[in-house]
Amino acid sequence: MFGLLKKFKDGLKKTSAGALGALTGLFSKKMDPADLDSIEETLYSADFGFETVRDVMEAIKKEYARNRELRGSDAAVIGARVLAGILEGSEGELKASADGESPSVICLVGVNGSGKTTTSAKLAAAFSADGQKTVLGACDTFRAAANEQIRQWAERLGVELVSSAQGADSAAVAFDAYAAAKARGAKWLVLDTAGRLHNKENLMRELSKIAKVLSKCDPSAPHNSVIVLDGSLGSNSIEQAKAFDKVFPLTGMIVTKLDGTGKGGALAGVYRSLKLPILYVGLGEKPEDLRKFNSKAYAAAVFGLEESQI
Ligand SMILES: Nc1nc2c(ncn2[C@@H]2O[C@H](COP(=O)(O)OP(=O)(O)OP(=O)(O)O)[C@@H](O)[C@H]2O)c(=O)[nH]1
Ligand SMILES: [Mg+2]
Repeated sequence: MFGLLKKFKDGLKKTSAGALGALTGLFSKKMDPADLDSIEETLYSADFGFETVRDVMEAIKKEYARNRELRGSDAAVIGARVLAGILEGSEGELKASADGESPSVICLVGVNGSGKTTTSAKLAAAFSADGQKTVLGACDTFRAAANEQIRQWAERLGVELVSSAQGADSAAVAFDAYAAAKARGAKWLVLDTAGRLHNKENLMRELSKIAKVLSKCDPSAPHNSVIVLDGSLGSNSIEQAKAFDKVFPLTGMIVTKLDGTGKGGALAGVYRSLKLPILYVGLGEKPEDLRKFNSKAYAAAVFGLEESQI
């Protein structure tokens, strides 16, 4: 558990550096009014968004008005608690198929380069490590190098892959992959899809077709329609997620690249506006760099604290 938290904290170093980490000098001293502005500014620059910054600042200012002896570390605790409160209940779980026996389908969607293929591999790695049989479906038939990328992952992880030629119908791959997963008695079917811009209607329609084909295989499929968001893109993610949700109703999100960004605050805004459960976060490029989201650990890490301190 400690290891997990440490990884989470390390992964979020840039966000916390962008947030209060940049103000570490503040931690050990009494606050002065200018510090309030610095905290506000750094929260904005980490892309926490207006509402969240407002809520955090209101709480800190209220306490500061009452207690001029307030220390930076106390302000951090207040901020982390407010953030944890905003994100309370945001952790989501993957859903299983209705009968619990047929494969449970996870379909990963998102804009180009958000981390879908890597996340498919990470999920397959985690399930396999738990002894849960998994089949990967290469529904990105659009990009030339896509098949090779996921094939390499499948080989490395020893996971069965169903794929087709470039240019093939992605819904047909989804259908074949489901059939294979069912025949093998797999618990999970993870479908990687092509990156697409959320405002390209024809590409978005392809997702509806995948969902339709899957629902013919199992009326409760896809059980998990998950948007993979690049955590470094900040608040742009909100519009993206909304557009995907309209065409392909989402059940959750995975936020990647939180290890390499100072913009790790955007997930709070996405959660606030869509109330989409946050299933996992990506904290690196390796298969093991996928973590279940823990709102309290995240809130603490952002403010440079341990979970037990808030
Ligand atoms: N640092 C870091 N890099 C990541 C993470 N997840 C993915 N990446 C990297 O981001 C890049 C894009 O990842 P892909 O998995 O290929 O993204 P994709 O969404 O499948 O891309 P398209 O199929 O082109 O839309 C790769 O270089 C990955 O290694 C993460 O959590 N942290
Ligand atoms: Mg991909």
